Amino acid sequence: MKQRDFDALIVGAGFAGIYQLRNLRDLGLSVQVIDNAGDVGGTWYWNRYPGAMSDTESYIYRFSWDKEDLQTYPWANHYSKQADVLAYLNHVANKYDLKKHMQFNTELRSAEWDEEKNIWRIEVSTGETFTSRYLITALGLLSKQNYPDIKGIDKYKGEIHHTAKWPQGYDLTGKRAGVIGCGSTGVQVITDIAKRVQSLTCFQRHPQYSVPSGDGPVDPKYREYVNNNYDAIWDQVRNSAVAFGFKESTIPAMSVSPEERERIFEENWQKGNGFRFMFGTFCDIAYNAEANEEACKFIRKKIGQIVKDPAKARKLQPTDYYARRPLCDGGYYEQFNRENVSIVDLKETPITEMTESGIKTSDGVEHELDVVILATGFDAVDGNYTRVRIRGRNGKTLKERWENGATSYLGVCVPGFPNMFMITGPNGPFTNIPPTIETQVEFITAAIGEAEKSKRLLEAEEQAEEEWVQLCEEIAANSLFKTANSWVFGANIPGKKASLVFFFGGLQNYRARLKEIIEGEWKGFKQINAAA
Ligand code: NA7
Repeated sequence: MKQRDFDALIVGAGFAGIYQLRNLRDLGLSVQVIDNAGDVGGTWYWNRYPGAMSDTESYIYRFSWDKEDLQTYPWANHYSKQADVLAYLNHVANKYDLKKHMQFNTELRSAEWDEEKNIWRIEVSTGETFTSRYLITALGLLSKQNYPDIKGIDKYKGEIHHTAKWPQGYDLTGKRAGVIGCGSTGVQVITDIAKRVQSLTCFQRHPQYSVPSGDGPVDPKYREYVNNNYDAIWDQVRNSAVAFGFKESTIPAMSVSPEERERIFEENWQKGNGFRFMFGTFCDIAYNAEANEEACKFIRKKIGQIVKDPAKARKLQPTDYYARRPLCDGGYYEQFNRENVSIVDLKETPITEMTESGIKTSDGVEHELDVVILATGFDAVDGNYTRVRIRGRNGKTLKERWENGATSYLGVCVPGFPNMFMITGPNGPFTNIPPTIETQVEFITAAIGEAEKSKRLLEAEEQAEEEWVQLCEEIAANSLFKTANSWVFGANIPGKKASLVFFFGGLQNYRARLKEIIEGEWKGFKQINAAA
């Protein structure tokens, strides 16, 4: 099969791949995007499970760079459902005529750096080969599914589906369903399907703290306000920490009276949004144990008030820190007031095995199920990379380099992997994702523009990565998030070494750092002549 040569190859056609393609095409480069999926969308192509929606508000869960589109593209609700986000990404790809540079149903198999020619040699699942001077991985944070290792899973005769590989149009009406996992995804699935399944058994290992999302139809007056203020809105988002469109609090929780604390928690519970509740109420919920416990007590009390059956309420009330990615929902706890919805606490009665007809727990109960839904999450961030062979200088693979934990310079570059850039790689900011994607894409575009002009290779220095990772560690040192076994610290996968996956210094500081690099001498990058 004939080899094709490009200036840049982008892997992934979600938010990141779409914007990167547009920018590099504007630089005048020949660009090819490949994606394993059948069309654009990335995360939003795969995650078609019932109830899937973004938990960032619609007005900022989109690209910021097309103002006319921002003001005219419809969004009916405060939160966008999976189908809405997918339609939006298709709309952008079509509007900018980007699909002609995209090849779908094509999975990256390997990428090897040719040290003599200074190019990447790429093999894909179709048997084709490509060469490219730049390799950009836009693989997303969460794409490699995590499947639980349950004894007897192969014996089960019913249907079994991971939420991130949901069969299109699959109807759950009248079925006896079981959901394993009660994270962000599990909460959304359970909330959505409870009303139409015959029975719903929720297998929960750790309960999580969830607050209302505050979803609802968008009032035309609100839309008009947003349209008239988009410049200021994006300015605020880019100069905030988590980029969720609200002002982060600067007030420590224990510095106010108990009554005032209660009032602030209640006000934010009513407004809705998980990130707002964690970061907009007080500044130290994620860092200070006492402050954290105040938020926990408030949410536990709410769960107790919503869920009528005390036994169910007790199982749903977490007792550990509120220190995972904050969740919000459209009436999750309310579903447990339905008679057809039950909860199994896996810490009290773990799953012992799957049988032909369902799931057996340690109390000897066999839960008979027509369908088992795996809402068990992802091998996040580096899991997307280590399943393919990416070989840099001296024959060393990324997997080998990341044996003791995935690290990078700025969440974007890895020493030893010249002219390769990651979007949302390890050690990038912990935020609403599209504003971070835009920041990184613009940085990568500037870097490639510089490399084209100066005819040099771009490769991060070891010391620059070490210093960046050290900074990430210092910032995260007191984070209560470290105590939870969640994907945020790469601690949700059995056998995987937990590591620091994010820069918790906020988008504003991250952007300031990248700007300094772009406007300076490309600090942290080696000066290597590309013609060498
Ligand atoms: P998460 O947040 O990683 O949640 C996965 C859930 O699955 C969580 O409740 C896990 O329990 C549970 N889990 C995982 N493995 C098992 C096994 N073997 N047995 C029982 N329960 C299990 O993934 P999500 O898809 O919900 O959300 C990921 C992100 O997507 C989210 O943060 C948003 O950014 C969007 P655990 O808590 O580990 O005990």
